[in-house]
Order: sequence, then structure tokens, then C-alpha cells
Amino acid sequence: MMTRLTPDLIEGVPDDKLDLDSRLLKATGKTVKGIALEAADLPPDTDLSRFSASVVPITSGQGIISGFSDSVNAIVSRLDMRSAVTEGTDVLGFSQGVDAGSDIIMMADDRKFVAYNTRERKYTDNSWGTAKGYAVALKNAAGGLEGKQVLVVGAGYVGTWAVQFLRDMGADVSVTDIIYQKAVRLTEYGAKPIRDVAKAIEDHVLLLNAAPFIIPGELIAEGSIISSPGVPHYYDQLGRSKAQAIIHDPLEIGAAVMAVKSASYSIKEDE
Ligand code: 2YH
Repeated sequence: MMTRLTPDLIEGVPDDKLDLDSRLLKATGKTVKGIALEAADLPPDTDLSRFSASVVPITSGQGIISGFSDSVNAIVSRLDMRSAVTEGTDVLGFSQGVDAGSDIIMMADDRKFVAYNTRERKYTDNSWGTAKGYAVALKNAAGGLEGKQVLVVGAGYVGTWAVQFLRDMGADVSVTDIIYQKAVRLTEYGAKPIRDVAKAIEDHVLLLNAAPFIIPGELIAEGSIISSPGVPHYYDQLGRSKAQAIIHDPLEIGAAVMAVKSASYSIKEDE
């Protein structure tokens, strides 16, 4: 299932009213930029100011989401890259981004959100960036994942990437999905499928929730750390009181990782 963002979900992102950096620092010891640099395998002091991005509004399918391009633009600017929303939309906007000499072009339709590196002719995808960012956030919040049991809830695009990243981080990964067969498919990546979604959640304290699933507080184990990209995002009061940390934002972590990973292709080529 692909969740479409809505204007109310991303309200506050352009002005950083959600104060994600403070919340992330508390939970993980890192800022969005810190998480994104680690996710892109770049050193924490990497200077990104020489990179420029264009964000192209896309009208196809269900059309423009009010505030989406402005939010992505603000997220990229907060990484210290130069960024602007193109005046034109769609193909015209893309050509304006290329003409402006942008290193990275960010654009999303209903099915795909990409950061395209114009120099290296490579793109990074939002499912990849979201899974990587939330896996890195979980790792930092947990003080490392080597040998630890982690549950991925949801075996969609983000969950599938998350399983692979968490395994690479040395975690012992289980996966659950209301469609059990989807979880079973991820044995291919070394994840253990669990049929009973509720029991799987009760039995784990380290969770990556990549499902459009609201976890009721009674299922959440005391002291849980929940890295939670899935939308709709809601945790009840009981869940919030039991969890040690719940990491979530509507757009920023995934988009920041995409942009930094995209820049990293050029940095790696320069070396
Ligand atoms: O929200 C979405 C899709 N669900 C992409 C999901 C990728 N994992 N797309 C945003 C659409 C933005 C719109 N076309 C605009 O304002 O440019």
C-alpha cells in the first residue's frame, strides 16, 4: 500500500515547526543531517554546501500536494545545500532544473519519489531513503543493533529495504505483516516471518513500523524503541508512556537521506 501525503500531514515541515532535530537528538543523539550522512556512508563533518537541488512540482496522477515541494525544498536547505522549487511543473520544471545546473532534481508522482543526480545519472528512491534513515535512527537510539532482536512491521517497499539494512547492521530480524505471505517472502533476506502480528509486537522492544498500522498501547512492551515511518502515524497515551522513544516525521528523514545519498554519488566520484 502506498500512502499519499496530505497537506495537513506535512504542515509545519517548511518552517521546522515540528522541531525534528530536537526530538531526534533526544532519541538518537543525532540531527536529521547526522542521520542522513550516516545513512549515505559519509563522514559526519561532510560539507554539502557545494550541492544544489531543484524540486519539481509534479501534476500527474492525483496532482500537486499543497506544501509538498516547499517542504522538500526546506528539508534540502536545512542540509546546507542550495535548493529551489522550479517555476514550471513536470517536464518543463525538470528542464529548468537541468538548465539551472542543479546537481540533484527531486520530484514525486503518486508512485515514486526520486532524487536524481544529474552528474552521475543515478537516482535515489524514497522507499530506500526512508528505510535507511529509520534503520540508522533505530540503530543510534538503541546504541547499536549487533546481535539484537528487531521486528519489522510491514513487508511493503520500506519494510523490505529495512529488513536488509537491519541485517547489514548485525540485527536478528523478524518480520510480520497482516498478509503473512508477504512476510514469508522476506526470508530471502534472512528475516524470520511471524504470523501473529500482535504477539510479534508484544515480544519485541526494538521495532521498525513500516506499516499503515496503528499499534495499540497494550501491545507495546515497556521500554520499546519504535522507529516509525508508517502513516497514518498515531500512538495512544499508553503506548507513548511505555515506549522509551518513538521516532517519526511525515517526510523529512526519508527526503533528507535521499538528497544526501544522491550527493554522495558525486563525492565518491571526486575522490
Ligand atoms: O506522496 C506521494 C507518493 N505516495 C509517493 C510515495 C513514494 N514512496 N507522492 C507525492 C506526490 C507529490 C505531488 N506530485 C507534488 O506535489 O509534486
